[in-house]
Amino acid sequence: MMVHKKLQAWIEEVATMCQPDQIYWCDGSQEENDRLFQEMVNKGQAIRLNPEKRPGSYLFRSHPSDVARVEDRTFIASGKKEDAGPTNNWVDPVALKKTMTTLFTGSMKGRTMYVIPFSMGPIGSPISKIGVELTDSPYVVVNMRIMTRIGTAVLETLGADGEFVKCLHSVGVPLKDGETDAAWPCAPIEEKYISHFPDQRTIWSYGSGYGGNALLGKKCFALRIASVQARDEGWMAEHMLILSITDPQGNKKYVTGAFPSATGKTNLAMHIPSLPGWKVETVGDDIAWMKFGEDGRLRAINPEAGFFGVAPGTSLESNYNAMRSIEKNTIFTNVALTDDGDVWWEGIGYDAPEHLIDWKGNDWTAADSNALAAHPNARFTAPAGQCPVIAPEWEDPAGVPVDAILVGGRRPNTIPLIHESFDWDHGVFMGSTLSSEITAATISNDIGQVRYDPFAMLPFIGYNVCDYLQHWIDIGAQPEADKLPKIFYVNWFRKDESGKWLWPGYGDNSRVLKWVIERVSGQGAAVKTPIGYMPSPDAIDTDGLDISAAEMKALLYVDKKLWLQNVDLIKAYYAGFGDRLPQSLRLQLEALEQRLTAL
Ligand code: OXD
Ligand code: MN
Repeated sequence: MMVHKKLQAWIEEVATMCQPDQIYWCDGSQEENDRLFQEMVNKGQAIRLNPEKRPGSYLFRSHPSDVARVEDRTFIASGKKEDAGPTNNWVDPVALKKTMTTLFTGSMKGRTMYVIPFSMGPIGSPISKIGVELTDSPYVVVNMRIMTRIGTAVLETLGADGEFVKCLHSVGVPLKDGETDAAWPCAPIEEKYISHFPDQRTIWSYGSGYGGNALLGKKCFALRIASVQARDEGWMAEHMLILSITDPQGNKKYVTGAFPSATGKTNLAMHIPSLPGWKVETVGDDIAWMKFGEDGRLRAINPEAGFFGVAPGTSLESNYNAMRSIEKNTIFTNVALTDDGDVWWEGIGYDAPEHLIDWKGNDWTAADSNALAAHPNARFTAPAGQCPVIAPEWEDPAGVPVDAILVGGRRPNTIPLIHESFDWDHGVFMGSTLSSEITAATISNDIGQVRYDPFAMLPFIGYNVCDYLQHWIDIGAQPEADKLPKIFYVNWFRKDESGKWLWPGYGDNSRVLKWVIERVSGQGAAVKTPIGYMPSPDAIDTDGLDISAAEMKALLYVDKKLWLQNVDLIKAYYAGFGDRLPQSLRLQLEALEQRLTAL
């Protein structure tokens, strides 16, 4: 194997700082994987699930303080504060490196430092990128093996001088000689740092072993650092699912979609269409990297290789294909364990057995427990290739050509079931105003207020949000604008006055997708409204659906009063972005207000 001098030098530098007992290069093999799991089982850190029920699958329980991404401990340390912008926690990079160097010094004592070369995207694709994660957590290794492509083949592609993103991670718990390890080592919250140095294409993550804090390929690289690379190199790194949709005549189209958390993104990514003859297949469930191909079309890859999905609420009814994807070779974290060595969680679709071990490792009985058996953010890590409806082309290095981009919020009123942008810039305006109403499910005093989440990227943009929106505008300034995807805003969550959902959702969302496909194919009747193009009253196929004409009207109704209030909300939200907000978005807002006033 060729020696990559920069990689070697960086590994030596990190080893000098972190002082691991040994350094281990991951080859990504099955044998290595089995060995790591066995070591974790021996140490009491993992539980092998019953091989007859869940072959090749394991359960982990995290420390109760380390259960989710920690946004207020996530930092964007760009050279200048303005480059991190109003939506990120900025820290001076020099000061942050100093603080973290103190933490990292000796942090891997008594542990192995694993070197994980990984590819985001199919190895060798012109859209893919390589990272190397140095971590002292074997849990991270086995998860990264599912979520990305790791090992020898990646090193070969990297060669002697290939570019890579430096990802350093430590759980922050050095071990003294002979000291027994914790079941889930991690540092206290105030010592956790999920730090990004975008100018240096570097990530330093300290103190957490959980999900997006520790599996650095996902949010840290594929969104925060990649969004900066994308800005500099003229492509897009987005928090989007990717779907392949085939109509009854066999025509295939591709749709990407930006949805904030708790809006059914994973369900939509794998949904089973209720419309006869239509086929939906999954290309990706969380992240899309999009780059123009030689044909002038925007082409998307899923940079990931697995699903890191929320378990609670996942059932055969809510997401059949996710349930099938996690039947084997799956890592479960913070779900409950059944007495016969299987898993259970709230919303799995059947009652809990009489006895369980809950996510904290305690006995739990259906009869006398009010506590949740699984943590609400309990996760499964499963290979994407196990999804029964994975698109055959999901690993195509050329990516798939994107026909439509959906943005979707959770709003009980105002935003109709679907509307289409007049053009690209108007679509960017829509994406910039993506929003959800705060519900009781969010710990907040602001119930009923609207929270904006531009393109569902709020916690994931690695630079100034205004520059990010300008980058979207710039991407649209193409010589062949007709080749750009069309942009649609969907809202599955509209309610009537009594608070009842108006739209059934799930497989019936395919009815809305059908209209999208018709529109991008140059068919599909639309009416021009002040907010965009909308389906004419009978353009959404409701055949076989128990929905009245009045309900459809309500779903598609544009209420002038509510929309003018919406304009005021957007003004206040944009004001928080200051002068750097792209001028074209300001103009879009003014134009919307004028069209509404004239209504
Ligand atoms: C995720 C997230 O886990 O968006 O995908 O938080
Ligand atoms: Mn996500």
